[in-house]
Amino acid sequence: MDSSDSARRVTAALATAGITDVVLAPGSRSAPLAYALAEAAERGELRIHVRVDERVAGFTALGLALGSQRPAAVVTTSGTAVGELLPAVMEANHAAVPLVVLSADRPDELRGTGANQTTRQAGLFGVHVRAAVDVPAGTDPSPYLARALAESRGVNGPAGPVQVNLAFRDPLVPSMPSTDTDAEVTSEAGVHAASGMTGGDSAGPDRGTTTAAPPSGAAARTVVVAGDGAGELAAVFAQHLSLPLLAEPSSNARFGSSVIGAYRLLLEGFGPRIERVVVFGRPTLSRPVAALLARTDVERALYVPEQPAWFEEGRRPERLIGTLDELLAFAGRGPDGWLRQWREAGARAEAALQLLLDEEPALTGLHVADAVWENTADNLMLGSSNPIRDVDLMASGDWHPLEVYANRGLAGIDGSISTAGGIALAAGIPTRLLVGDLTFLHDAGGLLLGPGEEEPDLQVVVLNDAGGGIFGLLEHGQPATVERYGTAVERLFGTPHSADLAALAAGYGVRHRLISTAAELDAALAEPVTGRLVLEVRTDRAGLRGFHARVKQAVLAAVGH
Ligand SMILES: Cc1ncc(C[n+]2csc(CCOP(=O)(O)OP(=O)(O)O)c2C)c(N)n1
Repeated sequence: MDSSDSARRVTAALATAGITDVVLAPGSRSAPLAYALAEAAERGELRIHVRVDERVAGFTALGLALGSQRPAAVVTTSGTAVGELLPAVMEANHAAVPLVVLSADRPDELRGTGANQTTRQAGLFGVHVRAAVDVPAGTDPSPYLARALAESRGVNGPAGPVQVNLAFRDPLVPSMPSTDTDAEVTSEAGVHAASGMTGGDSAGPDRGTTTAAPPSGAAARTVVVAGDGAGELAAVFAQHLSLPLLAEPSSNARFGSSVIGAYRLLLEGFGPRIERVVVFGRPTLSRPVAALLARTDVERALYVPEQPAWFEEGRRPERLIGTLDELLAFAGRGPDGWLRQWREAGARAEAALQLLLDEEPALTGLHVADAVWENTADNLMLGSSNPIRDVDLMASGDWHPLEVYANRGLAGIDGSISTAGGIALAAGIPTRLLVGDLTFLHDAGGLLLGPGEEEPDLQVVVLNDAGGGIFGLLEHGQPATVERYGTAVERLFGTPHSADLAALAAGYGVRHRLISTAAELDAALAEPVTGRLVLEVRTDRAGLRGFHARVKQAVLAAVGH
């Protein structure tokens, strides 16, 4: 049974149980449920209510259950999105309200591997639910739902909340003739290459003495991948061995003579030539990197000087190496011309990108990412979704902010303003945050500051495309999907809004400025970050998919791949 069939059985079970209201918060892993709900709503079986913030969605469902005297359901994607439901679930527990949580999850083979937005979320609500069931991917969810819904109604005691955790395997979109498969960005899911991510070597005390082939030490066409938290060691390492460095922005390793600009668009062409990969930190941003790490024909090593928190023992395919000596031997020095070829391709890609951006009439996320990176000398925090991926594409290796932060543990769009505020307060260092509008709105409450509270020096740059732009770049933006599901795609994934960010900021007593041109943006970014200021840049969401396709084409043409 594929994910769409499974999701349709979920909505059928809801209908049988007399549930007429479902609150949905947007996400990609929960897409099968979103499409099934859209179908059910079209048949008139239920009403969907869309809320961007899962905490809001949870309480809305609680209220629907209270007001209707019937169970109500709430749907979320994976990761912190599920955790955001906890307060509503707690209330439902103590007030005996039948609240049905439908949380989407990765399939078992991706759990514990460090796959993006993946955590142990089955049973997350502990003592606060009457039942928690974990439905494996590909399994008929009906019996699980029947049990959970009965518990929710109180067959064995008081009514109350239940969690039905549903694992969905790709594809997440109902099957239909595909006309457009070239979207190269990753989903919210980030790294979710479906193969080769399980098994692997032990992360236990004997790591580094694994069963992988002994290092040859000979020159090899090795690349260094620096994921989140890699640190500057990755840059020094790559430079020392003359190896190309593919560094995500929050690696804090994106500097030096080994950095390769726009690397994710080069991997397709260079991929077949790569023999080895050395990974520092945790890469989460792009499918091309995930695909590289899933390749069994490439020797892969992960540098783990200490026990990492982002994957479970034995769940990574790479060889785990704990000492630098061994890592140096594994990597080998880059053969003649290897780094140069990458650097030249990177430079051509960057030039092509700049040319395209110069000719683009309106500001895009890539313009903003470029300007933000170039103009930030102090701390920079990058929100999940497109902003961090835009910076990953644009950031030059010739400049680096003081420290780059991103919540990549679970890549939630929640809490970003608050996190950045905390970072700014920690050492009194001015901090700039780049986020999408939904990420901003999710944590608008983070703007509230009581009298006498220390104010952080925090500038929030909001890329306001009036909804979730990333979904249009994924399979949900494919013309065939849009054609079949019509306005439901925009409503359930795009989640449009017309929130007035200027008024919102004013309400919290925070300064706001609307930016319309590149010159205005540069000027605003050049000013010192003091107190709190929201810089709003409005961008177009409808044309984003086409724009990214043009970007990819331009880069591939420039590098001759
Ligand atoms: C707490 C949480 N809820 C939901 C998601 C799923 N999600 C990932 S990106 C995204 C949309 C973000 O929109 P926005 O901040 O406007 O950025 P854009 O996609 O436009 O770049 C959503 C809902 C998530 N990662 N975290």
